[in-house]
Amino acid sequence: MADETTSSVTPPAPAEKTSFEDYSIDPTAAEMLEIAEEMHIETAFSRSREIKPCSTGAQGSCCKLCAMGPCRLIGKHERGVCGATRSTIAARNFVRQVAAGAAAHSDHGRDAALALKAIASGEIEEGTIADPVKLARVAGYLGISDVGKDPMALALEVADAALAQFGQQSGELAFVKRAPKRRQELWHRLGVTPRGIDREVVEALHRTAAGTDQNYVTLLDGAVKCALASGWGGSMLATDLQDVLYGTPQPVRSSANLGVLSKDKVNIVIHGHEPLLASMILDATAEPEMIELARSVGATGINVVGICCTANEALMRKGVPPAGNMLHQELAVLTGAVEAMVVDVQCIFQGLVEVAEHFHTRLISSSPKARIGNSEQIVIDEHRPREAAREIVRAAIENFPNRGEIHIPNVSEPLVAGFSHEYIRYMLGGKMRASLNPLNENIVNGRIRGVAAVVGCSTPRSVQDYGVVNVVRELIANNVLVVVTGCAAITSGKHGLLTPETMEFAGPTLKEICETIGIPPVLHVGSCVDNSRILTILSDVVETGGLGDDIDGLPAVAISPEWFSEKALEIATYAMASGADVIFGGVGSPVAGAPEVEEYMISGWRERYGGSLRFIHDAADIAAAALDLIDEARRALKIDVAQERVLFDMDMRRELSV
Ligand code: XCC
Ligand code: SF4
Repeated sequence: MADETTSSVTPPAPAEKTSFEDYSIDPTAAEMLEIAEEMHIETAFSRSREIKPCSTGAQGSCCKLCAMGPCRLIGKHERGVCGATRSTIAARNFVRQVAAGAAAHSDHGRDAALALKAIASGEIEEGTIADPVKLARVAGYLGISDVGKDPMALALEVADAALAQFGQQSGELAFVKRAPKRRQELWHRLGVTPRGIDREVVEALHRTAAGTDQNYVTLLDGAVKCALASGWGGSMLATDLQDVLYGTPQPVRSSANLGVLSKDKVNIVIHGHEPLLASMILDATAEPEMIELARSVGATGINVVGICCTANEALMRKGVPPAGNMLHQELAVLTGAVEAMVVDVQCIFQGLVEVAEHFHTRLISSSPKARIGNSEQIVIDEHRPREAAREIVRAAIENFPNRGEIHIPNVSEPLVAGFSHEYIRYMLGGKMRASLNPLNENIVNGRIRGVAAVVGCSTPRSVQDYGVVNVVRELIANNVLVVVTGCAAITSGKHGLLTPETMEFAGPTLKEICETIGIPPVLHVGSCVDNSRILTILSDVVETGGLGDDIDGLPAVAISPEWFSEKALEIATYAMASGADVIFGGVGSPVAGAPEVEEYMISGWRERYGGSLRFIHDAADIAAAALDLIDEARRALKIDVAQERVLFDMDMRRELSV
């Protein structure tokens, strides 16, 4: 396997991108980039051509932990001034990235708990609990009895117990118990069971401080413990509490891409991660007074669309259409049709400020934690969210008459989203006997070869959407059921992969199952914190039986073909430590400067945790490696049936790439 890792393979050199079409397989990107160039507006795409990635940093070989450095370990330099080796430096950098990712996802979970508390204590007017059944279940996970309690009282108890998970100093996080028994035992044995969410993030930062932990194996165990605190802690809390607050997703129809912007309505783009923003804005836009105001300025109504994970959260609960994935944020503003771009936290480009200045678009920061450059700031938090949301919607409406020329690409694809873990059980077994049995049976009999989670971002360092679309296509053609989250989910939607009709491109046995159940072969499972839903599904698959007694035995892989974020590395780490083989692509390994660390993540982690993390550049190689890993697991489970490998079909590929 080691020879398949590709630290030696570099991303396509920026210089190779000669036309706009080279940046993305989504035609709306080229269309908007042409406008950007005509208007002399920079975007992440154009800047990625100008700025060459720092090769030392890209490989994790630059240490700037202290003022004796920064030490760049290139050429003949094998150690920093303090004597730290390449392996120590690469591992420390990786741990810090994981800690930042875990902090982001977990702080998001904390905000969900604070919102629940504000609603339960009556601080948010007209606040309701959307899913009391899920509230009772989550209470159970936290060791709270729901018997005889009214939902608001129970919600308050749940919110407090959830908040206590962050500051807990000893013991273990409550949700760890939701992992298979074998997995829990392994974590205990290795000393990586997370105790408290904040504690593990702090410890990861402490152990990477200059002069502290200097052994890459223990450093990486620190990354594992911190990542698990997010996967089975902060992120899982975010998902569960958001379901309680805003509803547990069920399949919903919508459509994706820039064509969802309206030429005659007030367009509000919500972008970032926390659904509180989406929920409050949607409520405000539904008020008769706002609709009246919109009419009075000459618009036919108000149109709310999403970018990034805010889009996923609002899509799967309210059918709000995603305008695009992360790389579409600047492109949306370039249409000239966006009255307000409202952002909260994570994955927001500061470049938006400059793009927005060329148009009438009001860029509004809504989180107290993140102001984007000199953007306006109207805070939507758990204290006065409704008022703030009304203020934002009013600002957007009043901005409508300031619109200049608009250019909205006439491109969008229909999609179905919202396959929560609960719904997947229900769709497989019906209301009376909801279960994953049919899934397990079909994996055992080989109709479903395996399951792949295709997750994560998009990056201008590779070709937008190319990795995700081609990996997904190749996997379903080979009878692998695919679940998608995050920007990869939006990418799949933009390219028409989230419709039942996509089963035409699935392998014959997977197609048969999709026809029987009436589902697409690519299931939209949610946002990036919802990767925790995949942990729940995998644990449930193990529990259901017939496929071994731990996640590491399942014919399942996790793939991020176009990752960019520290959060993605954190997800990779908890998925690996939960037993999954993980493949990242698009750009090279962030620890490539230390071959020993890179190799350890493949085989050392495999031995220790049963999972692995490898970096493979090209989409076709990623898919081939994923199929090999799935087949390897099938062989070990002795459920192996010889499978024909379907090769890439260029015509089909072109057809689906729109
Ligand atoms: Fe951000 Fe969640 Fe990545 Fe998209 S997928 S670019 S992290 S929005 Ni999470
Ligand atoms: Fe250099 Fe060591 Fe300081 Fe890092 S900690 S900057 S390797 S001297």
